[in-house]
Amino acid sequence: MPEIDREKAISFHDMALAAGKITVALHQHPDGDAAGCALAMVSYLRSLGKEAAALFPDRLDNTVSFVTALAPKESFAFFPDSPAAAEKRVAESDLLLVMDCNSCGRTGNLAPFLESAKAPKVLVDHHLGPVEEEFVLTFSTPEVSSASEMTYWLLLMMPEIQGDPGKLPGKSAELLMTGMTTDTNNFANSTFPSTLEMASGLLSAGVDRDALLERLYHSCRESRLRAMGCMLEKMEVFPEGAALMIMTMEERERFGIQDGDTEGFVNIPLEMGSVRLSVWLKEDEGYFRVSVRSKKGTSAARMAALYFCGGGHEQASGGRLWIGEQDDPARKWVKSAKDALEYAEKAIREFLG
Ligand SMILES: [Mn+2]
Repeated sequence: MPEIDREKAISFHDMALAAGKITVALHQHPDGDAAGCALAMVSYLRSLGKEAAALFPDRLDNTVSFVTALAPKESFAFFPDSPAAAEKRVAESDLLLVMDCNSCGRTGNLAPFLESAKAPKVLVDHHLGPVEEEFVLTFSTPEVSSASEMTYWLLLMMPEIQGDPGKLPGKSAELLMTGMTTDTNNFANSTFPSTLEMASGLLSAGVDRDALLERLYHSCRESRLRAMGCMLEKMEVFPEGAALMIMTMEERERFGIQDGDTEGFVNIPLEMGSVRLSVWLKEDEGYFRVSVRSKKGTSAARMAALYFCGGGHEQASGGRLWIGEQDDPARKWVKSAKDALEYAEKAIREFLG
């Protein structure tokens, strides 16, 4: 297991016991890991009799929205449903947890509420560069697969759980397995000895992994595969060892793409022996969302930081290209999809050249 300071774990337990209302905040565009670890943590906190809830900064996409069926309705809320209620909830909380991101700033819509909140904040994460000064306690190391794994090991240290995964309350075992499975892309990356130990513990606790895999990987819509075919047809492959794909708004509409439909596209080019870096651009309202993946020895994190104002993990990072006229030098601006593509091509050649 990752090294978690016993005294810190006990402090966390004490703080949870002393609090009445507890809110768990997550990174924007929450994925399976964010949703899984947050709902599992909330399940534990509610088992202590706390009024705990996960607050999602945005909606969950189709691929992971099923996790909300694993948690009681009153244990989560979505910012878009009521920004005012979200703000009130954060302000009224006695304890705030920030999970699966390295700072309050990464929680998007929730960031201003968290920054002005008076309650102490605790971080549970696995990204590089935790902003420790924002938190009274941080449980974070990049040496685990996922925030769900960090949560698993932390919960196992709680006096009520006593190291026994069978004592994880509610559906938290399923939720943690979901988060770990999606963040490792089903054990394809960031898999540590502790990750397999966790999987073993959760299987012993009775998690139905076959059902989970069915739900995660064999439930997609036709539009995903149609769009994948088109993206792979158009993919640019660079002799320097990179691949680049772009999906414009026009293509999103043509294929009827919903959130989640293009999940994992960025990983496909790495199947080629010659490719060690994959860049995926997806147009959104006012910006391109950028995903970067790399094989060991090439840093996706550095590429994302250098060219796309982003960051994340060594082999899996993300960032943005803003669409419009330059009005903020801290952001990288492009005028059109063609411009974005040319910028990315140049960045790839420069980075690997
Ligand atoms: Mn994660």
